[in-house]
Amino acid sequence: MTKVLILMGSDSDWTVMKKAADTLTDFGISFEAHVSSAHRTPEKTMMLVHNFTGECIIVGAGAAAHLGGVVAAHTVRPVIAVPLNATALNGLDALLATVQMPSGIPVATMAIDGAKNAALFALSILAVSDEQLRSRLEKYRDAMTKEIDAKDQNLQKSLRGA
Ligand code: RP5
Repeated sequence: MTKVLILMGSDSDWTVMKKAADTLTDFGISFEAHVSSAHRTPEKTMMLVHNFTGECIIVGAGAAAHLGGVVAAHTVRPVIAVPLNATALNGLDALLATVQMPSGIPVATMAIDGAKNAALFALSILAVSDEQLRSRLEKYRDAMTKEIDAKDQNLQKSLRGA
């Protein structure tokens, strides 16, 4: 069964949203990805959300980004949104439109262009009921810790002129 649905408002969003897809692939999590707009294809968006039987939905949209809110209005599954830098406002428009959801219909909002974190957050949600995935996420964090430690050691060496 497809676990995650990725929706984006335009094919121009894919360059960023692909990072979410790549991260899910790295963790072996099945997903579907579709271009569907809250404004330009409202019926298709609603149909994709209603037909989805997986666990959580990642949404990417730029400009007056309503996709996250519209998707969340049609499901009680968790919706994670990525405000995208697509206009002269550099993503601030999409960030505010997405993060300022009125009380009652929540949308978990990531950083502007934060597609990788959207996938990692989705993985955390899936890991609540998947012990194997939880252990893979823990290993991923351990690897990050080691990477940062190695970077610090390199810095210390270069500061000592070694
Ligand atoms: C939004 O408008 C899309 O999510 C995209 O980020 C932005 C621009 O879309 P295009 O004009 O590139 O199709 O709806």
